Amino acid sequence: MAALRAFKSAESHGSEVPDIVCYEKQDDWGGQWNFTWRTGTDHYGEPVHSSMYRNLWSNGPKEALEFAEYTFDEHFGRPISSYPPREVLWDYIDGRASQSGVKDKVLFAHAVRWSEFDDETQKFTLTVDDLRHKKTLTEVFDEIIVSTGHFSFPNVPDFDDIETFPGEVIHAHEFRGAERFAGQRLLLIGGSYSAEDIGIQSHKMGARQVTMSYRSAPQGFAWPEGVDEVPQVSRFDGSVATFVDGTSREFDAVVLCTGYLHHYPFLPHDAQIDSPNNLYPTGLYRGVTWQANPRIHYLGAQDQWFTFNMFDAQAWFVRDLILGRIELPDAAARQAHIDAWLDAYSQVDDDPAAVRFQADYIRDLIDQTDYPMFDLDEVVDTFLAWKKDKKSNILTYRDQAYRSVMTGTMATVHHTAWLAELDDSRERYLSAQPTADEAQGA
Ligand code: NA7
Repeated sequence: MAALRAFKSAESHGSEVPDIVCYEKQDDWGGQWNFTWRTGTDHYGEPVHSSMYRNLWSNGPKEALEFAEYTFDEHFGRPISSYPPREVLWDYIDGRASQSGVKDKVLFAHAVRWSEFDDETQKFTLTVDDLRHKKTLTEVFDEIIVSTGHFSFPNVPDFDDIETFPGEVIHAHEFRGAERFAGQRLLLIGGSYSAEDIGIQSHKMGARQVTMSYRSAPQGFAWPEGVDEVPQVSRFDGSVATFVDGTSREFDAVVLCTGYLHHYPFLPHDAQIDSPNNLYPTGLYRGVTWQANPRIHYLGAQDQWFTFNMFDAQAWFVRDLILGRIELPDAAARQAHIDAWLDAYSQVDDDPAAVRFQADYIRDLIDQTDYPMFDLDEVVDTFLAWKKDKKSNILTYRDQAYRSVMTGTMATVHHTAWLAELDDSRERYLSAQPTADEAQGA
């Protein structure tokens, strides 16, 4: 959606843009935000893309992800709170892309099967399945922008004797809601965002006990009663899990919150990112253009503090490379640039440094295009305040409000505290908002 918007923006400023086709496997756009109740395979027999769950609310302030050229104020026409639920965020990204009139560039229910690059013609031949009409097409392209994300193919490690566990074992990718864990003892394996959020969701929905097992380091939040952290699982014996510190506990269900794989089955391996989930995956010039074949570009391949506005910065940069407005350096210069950024990344040793690193990365991209520059340092401050809020109370951080860096608008305090809000619908969210005092019961 960012790429389509970027080209549209150039076109509306009088530039000639190339023919663009966007293949989308799902029936609608929105990617991760296009929620489905399905897990495993979808109605076409394709692997389900989205890892979204019913009760997901943004886990970072919306002020940190706001588009610089399509603000929340513009979309909603009034201030809203800082942590909207998924339907509201989907509405925002859908509103922007719809406003650009780019939907006719998208072929929905089209799955790209394979992509072959011809060194002589310097062109790609794509094999694509039209899932609705059951037809296989081939089309030729000059450039490819890979926009499939990297939080879709679950990382599913093995644990000794886990097959003896009698209850349900799923990956976070298949988690759709925590109501089913009410009254249960739940084990979450992993020590990052999925474990944290599925953990507090399950607590909210009445899980009897939530245990999070970390491999490297505990998350260290002040967890409410009934939620805690233990070290790595060493083995299972039926419903009992034993941890590396020798302690053990009995569970009713297990959710693997063990992250995702970079996996692009429509590309040959020499064109696929092969990296852990980090802020500077190797092989990408300026974090977007495939070093070994600069006609391939990836958007959003990084782990993310910044999200939507980073995808924009990347899309505008890739657009300008393709339009020839930005010159592509030769392979040696590109490699030197990649190495310099990897070197800088190797110095990053804590979260504040990581946020600043990503802000610097985005600034470097925006400096080269006509995407509106915004105060990235202020967004860094917003992220740091968010982290502080989470530390002080993991159950109430979503009730805080931030000021938009783009418009200066102060977010409202939502009419219902996150912990008490069981209806995540857009309708309920946008329904008459009492004043902050009323919402807080004053
Ligand atoms: P992340 O953030 O990539 O984290 C994956 C977590 O899974 C991380 O804590 C890993 O531990 C843990 N992990 C991975 N393999 C194992 C094994 N074998 N055993 C135990 N633990 C393991 O993924 P999330 O799904 O939490 O979040 C996805 C993105 O959503 C996130 O990056 C944000 O951008 C939003 P580690 O810390 O590496 O030891």
